[in-house]
Amino acid sequence: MYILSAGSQKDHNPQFEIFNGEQTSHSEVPARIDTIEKALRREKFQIDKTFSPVPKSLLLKTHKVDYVKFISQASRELKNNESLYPSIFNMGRGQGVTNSMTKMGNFSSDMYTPILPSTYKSAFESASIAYSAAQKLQQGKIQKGYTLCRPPGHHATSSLMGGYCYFNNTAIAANYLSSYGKVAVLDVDLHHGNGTQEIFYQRKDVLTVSIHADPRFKFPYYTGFVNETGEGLGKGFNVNYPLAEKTGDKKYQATLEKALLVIKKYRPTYLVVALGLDTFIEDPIGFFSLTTEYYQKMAETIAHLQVPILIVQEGGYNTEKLGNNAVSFIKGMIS
Ligand code: SP5
Ligand code: ZN
Repeated sequence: MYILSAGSQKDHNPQFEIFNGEQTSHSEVPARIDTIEKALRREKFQIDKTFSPVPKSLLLKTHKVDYVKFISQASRELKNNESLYPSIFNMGRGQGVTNSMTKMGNFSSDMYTPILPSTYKSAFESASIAYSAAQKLQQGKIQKGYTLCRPPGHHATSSLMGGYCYFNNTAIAANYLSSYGKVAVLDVDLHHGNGTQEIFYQRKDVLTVSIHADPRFKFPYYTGFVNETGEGLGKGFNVNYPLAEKTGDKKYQATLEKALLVIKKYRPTYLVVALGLDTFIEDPIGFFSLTTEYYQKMAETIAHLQVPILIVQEGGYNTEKLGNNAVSFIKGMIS
């Protein structure tokens, strides 16, 4: 198993998120990376840290140019301890004036996802490792890869940040691979992969499948329902599996098997797995009841597809046990 990490994932360090008008602790913390790297080293996995920057053309195949420019510019203009949170949301109502406050409202979908001076670089490197590992996969240098992406990506749409996500690492990797064959994306994060769904909604060359918490009760609330099946050419190439609170290993496994049947029928050349470990029973913002042992079985089941697989780290917020869960999954991938 090829494992790729970056250098700057820990620079992006939001101090709080805003919920119901109050500042609450931010769940998507740099310690997540430390925990995973520590657990991998303990198990004697090698971690590569060499990667190429994601090409601009690929970034702009996934995100709108104004969106990318805004994240870059806003990050650059902030001073050391400053941060930028949205205060008002445009929702497509008009052009507005162009100060950073109103611009932020053009590109934000919630108040959990601030911009800090380090955000652009961290998000860019996060996207770059997903791209670099995808390239190795495409060149046949590796059969399976895992990228330690942070910040995560699957909630970022073509022009909206949200859910702690800025650049959609999973979608960038899938977009790259789609130039070389059919791609399936399997999103097993607790939350619906709304960004990835939006980016590929009208395409049939990338199948998007997501298993997640019932959006009637959990973020991102407005998407992730079964009747979202794709549009135009993409009709039938988006599949959602919302699941109830406290879903455990057994029920999850049954759903995973259904999802994998859909993927198998599609006959993808490549599979990209958006690996959220916030489905864990002890996740602080969780909803499901999956166990550490189950992640190994989950990965074994996915690996049965026998296609080249890229695993992109998404959520997972139990900083004590996140590393063990990642290791369990990776062991299942190689067993
Ligand atoms: C990538 C990913 O898993 N994003 C998830 C975003 C979910 N955000 C919901 C935040 C609401 C809960 N706030 C609890 C604050 C305690 N730290
Ligand atoms: Zn999540």
